[in-house]
Order: sequence, then C-alpha cells, then structure tokens
Amino acid sequence: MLTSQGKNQATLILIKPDGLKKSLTGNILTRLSETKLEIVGAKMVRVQRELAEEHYKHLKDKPFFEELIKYIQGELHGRRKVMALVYWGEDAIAKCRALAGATNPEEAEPTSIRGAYGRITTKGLYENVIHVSSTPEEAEREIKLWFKPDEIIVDLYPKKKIIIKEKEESIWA
Ligand code: IDP
Ligand code: MG
Repeated sequence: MLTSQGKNQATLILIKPDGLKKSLTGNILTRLSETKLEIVGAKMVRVQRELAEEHYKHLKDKPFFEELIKYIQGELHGRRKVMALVYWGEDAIAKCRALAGATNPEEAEPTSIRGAYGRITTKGLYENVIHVSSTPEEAEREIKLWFKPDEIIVDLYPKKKIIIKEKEESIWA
C-alpha cells in the first residue's frame, strides 16, 4: 500500500533565553527527540542586535518589536545566549511546530512546550521558550542567517568555496 510520504525538510530551532534560564534545554531536546528527526547543526550563540533585527524583521512594525529584540538578546533574562539547532527529516517543520505549540502561550495546547512553559510578560510580550521556523522558505532564510555551511553536517542548500586572505580568527593558544 502506498503511504503519503512527506518531504525531508530542515527547520531552525532556537531555545530562547527564558528556556535556558528555566533549565529547559534537556527537557526540550527530549521532547523534540520524539520526532525521530536528526540534529544536523547545534551551537550556543551570543545574539548581536543586527542578527536579532534580521531574524525578526517581519515584525519590525509591531509595538512589541523593541521588547522582542531585548528578549532574544537575553536582556530580559540575564542570559545573553540562545541555543541554535537545525533539525532535519520528514515533515520537520510541522512536527516541530506541533510540539512547540501556538505562538501565544495562553492559546497553546497545555502539553505543548509553549503551553507548558511559556508566559505573557506584564508588557504583553509572549515569552514562549522556543523558536521554530514556520515554512521551508523561512527555514532556509533563518538557517543561512544563524549557521555557516560548514557548521551543518549535511548539504542543505547550494554553497560555494571562497578564499579569505588575512582574516583574523582565534585559535587555541
Ligand atoms: P512564531 O514564533 O510562533 O513563529 P511569530 O509571529 O514569528 O511567531 O513571532 C515571533 C515571536 O514574537 C513570537 O514567538 C513571540 O515571542 C513574539 N510575538 C509574536 N506575536 C506576538 C504578539 O502578538 N504579542 C506579543 N509577542 C508576540
Ligand atoms: Mg515565526
């Protein structure tokens, strides 16, 4: 019998600063492992303002934009980092979005990650613990923003080699 097979997709997951502060990393990774998707990239990131603004540029005109930038940069939680991951596999976006739950934590399924651990701040911002890309196009844009090609262990998107001369970088002393 033919079964309808979904396509392999990649999605960007961010464990936001509230997720880190609430020690939810292990819990969230365990929940996501139910999907049987593969982690193909992972790192801790100190989020610069430029990255934050680019990531959330679709919300630039919203009244909560400034607060949102502070949130993803960790200024609301004294945790200036996020954990960035790329999950890959069949229907990755829908599977991860379902586990994450609705954007508004009050409307999210109580058993979803956002429903269980999210909150709305007194300023009205949804602190919802986790980010998940919502379409393949958004995933591609976001993954390219957060990761370099060599930081991902599969070939997701076309890439090219360049030679960079006299580039300063840190090496172990
Ligand atoms: P998503 O994270 O579910 O994809 P987006 O609309 O892309 O939702 O919004 C990005 C983030 O901005 C949300 O995760 C949440 O933290 C915040 N946000 C979105 N809409 C609102 C709102 O109406 N009020 C407060 N915060 C919001
Ligand atoms: Mg979104």
